[in-house]
Amino acid sequence: MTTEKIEKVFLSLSAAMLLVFLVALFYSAFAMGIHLPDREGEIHPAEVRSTPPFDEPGVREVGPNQYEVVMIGSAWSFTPREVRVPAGAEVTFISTTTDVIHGVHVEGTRVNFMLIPGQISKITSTFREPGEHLIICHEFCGAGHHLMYGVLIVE
Ligand SMILES: [Cu+2]
Repeated sequence: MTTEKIEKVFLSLSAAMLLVFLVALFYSAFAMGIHLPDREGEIHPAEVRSTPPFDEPGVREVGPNQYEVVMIGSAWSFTPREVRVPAGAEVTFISTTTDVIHGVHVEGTRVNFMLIPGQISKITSTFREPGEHLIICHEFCGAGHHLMYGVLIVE
C-alpha cells in the first residue's frame, strides 16, 4: 500500500469515528435524556443562608415518594452532613455554595455536580438499593478540602 492510500484509510477512519461519537452524543442527549445538571437559578453567595430554601437546609418530603435535599456547601463542610432518603424515592438535590467552587459526588452513584458561587444547582436521582454512600467534595477548595464530606443513607 502506498503512503497516499494509507493516509486516505486513516482519514476515512477518523471521519467515521467522529460520526460515531456525534451519533452517540445525540443519542444519549435526546433518546436517553442524559444531560448536565440543571442550572436552577442565581443567588448571592453572601445571602445564601437567609434566602429560601437555603435558610432551612435539610431533607423534606415534597410529594408521594418525592424528596428534596436542600444542601449548602461551604469551606469545608456540607449542610446537612447526613442525608436520609428511602430507597426508590425520587430525590432532588438543590444546592449552592457560600464561598468558593465545590463539587458534590455521591460515591457509587451517578450524582455528580458542581457548586458554583452565585448559582443554584439542581439534580434529580433515584437510589434503588438501601445502603450508605459517602458524599465528597471533588473540587479542590482549600486546605480543608479533604475534610469536606457527608453521608447519604438510603433506607
Ligand atoms: Cu473541596
